[in-house]
Amino acid sequence: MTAAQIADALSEEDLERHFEQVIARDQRIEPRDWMPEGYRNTMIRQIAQHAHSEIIGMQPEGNWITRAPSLRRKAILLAKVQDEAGHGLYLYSAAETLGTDRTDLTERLITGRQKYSSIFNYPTLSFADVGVIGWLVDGAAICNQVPLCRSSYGPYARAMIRICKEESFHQRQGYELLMTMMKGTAEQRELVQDAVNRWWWPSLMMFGPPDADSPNTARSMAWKIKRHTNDELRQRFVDMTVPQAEALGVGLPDPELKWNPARGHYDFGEIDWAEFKRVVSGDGPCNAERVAHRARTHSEGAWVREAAAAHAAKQRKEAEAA
Ligand code: FAQ
Repeated sequence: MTAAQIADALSEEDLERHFEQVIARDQRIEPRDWMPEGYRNTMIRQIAQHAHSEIIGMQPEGNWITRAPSLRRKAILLAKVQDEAGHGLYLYSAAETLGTDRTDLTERLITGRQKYSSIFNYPTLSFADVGVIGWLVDGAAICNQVPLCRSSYGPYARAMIRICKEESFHQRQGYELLMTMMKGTAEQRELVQDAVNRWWWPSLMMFGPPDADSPNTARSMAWKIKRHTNDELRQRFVDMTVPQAEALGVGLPDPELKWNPARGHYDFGEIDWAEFKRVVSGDGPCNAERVAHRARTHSEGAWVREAAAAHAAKQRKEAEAA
């Protein structure tokens, strides 16, 4: 009997029981395994949103490539932005293993039917923003994504291993840039402080709504897609980042930020959830610009996709003839 024949002979309950056992044993669900539709749809949603975030996330820093202050900084920034493109590609490939199509996912992004991370809807006003994105945004991304290396869906978890390695380089280059600026002139230090003031709260929003308002967390934790809740990871990020800010010599714009010895964590102020909702629903400072840019580059790239498809068809024909 083939694997497909065995699957056909099993009832829906048998398949579901097997799926639950794989999850309970901390093993991986692979593309050809049976999975509940809810699991498939959750994975498609999360992986697609993640892929879109990487691709849209190239824009804020890409804005500074032509104006980087030295050849060294330009080479680092180019490499980083190219890495984000690569992450988007691995993730679209992982989403395709679930039966979706990248063209369709891109269409959903540019018509506003799928989300991407709120963080990329803020402007990059100075070169210090490049450093702060590396330090805070990539720092938050690592905090969120390292546990995803143990996510239950095999292709996603494996993609995440390489992505996290590259994100670590991104975080370090950001921190090193900020260290350099903080050792520079008073004006440079002011640029860093201004960028930190603008990016701190949006970075905390990256972890998603508070647990009490997160419709997907309970289900995704039960399926071991997510390994920690949004609030747990947000707290981990704050605890990790405060000492780094002290080492840099920058302040964090939260008067309520304070070590709480009883909890063994930093307490922090209330996030502006109304702003988060506004940005996620499309009304942030740069949403329209980001999506319009993505739509334009997608249509300008049509000839590349057509040429690649024609080349693949030609090769297929030649192989068949041979
Ligand atoms: N922005 O029920 P939950 C990066 C949505 S990559 C926009 O808590 P869930 C690298 C959420 O999707 C950054 N939407 O959802 C880089 C859900 O949507 P629905 C991206 C958000 O999935 C660095 C609804 O709200 N990382 O930074 C946001 O359990 C520098 C309800 O939320 C990932 O995607 C948000 N911040 O938890 C690139 C990581 N938060 O159902 C360039 C993978 C939530 O209404 C430069 N994703 N939503 O359609 C995850 O870990 C999870 O999906 C969460 C959300 C934690 C983001």
